[in-house]
Amino acid sequence: MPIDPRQPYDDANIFARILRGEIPCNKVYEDDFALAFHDIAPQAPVHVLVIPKGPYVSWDDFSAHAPADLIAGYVRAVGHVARELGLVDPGYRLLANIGVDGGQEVPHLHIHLFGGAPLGRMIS
Ligand code: IU
Repeated sequence: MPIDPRQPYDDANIFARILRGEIPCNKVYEDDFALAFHDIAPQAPVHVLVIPKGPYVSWDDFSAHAPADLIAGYVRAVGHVARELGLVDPGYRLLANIGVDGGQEVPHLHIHLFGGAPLGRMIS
């Protein structure tokens, strides 16, 4: 069920619980700003989620309210993960679903990183 993007941050959401170590994940990368892990239901040969270490519901919330050092660190982490996974050449796709029309289901900002095969012109 897509989320209402205006909802307050829910500390009990699944990605908050993963960040707190209450639920395991298949970790790819972690630093002070971000955690990256394999999506539980991959839609491409490589499908990784990168989440910021902070209580942000969506890209809208994050881009408006996160401190600049977290925004910079998170953006750098996404690029770092793609490089570490060897995806820069031949390329990859980033996607963030936001709110109801975006089809966002987990109310903690996550960027999907897809790669490992030609992805065509799909938008999801
Ligand atoms: P969305 O952008 O909110 O629609 O995507 C949520 C993603 O989180 C989706 O691809 C799920 O497969 C993924 N996911 C996960 O990796 N681990 C989980 O425990 C849950 C969802 I719940």
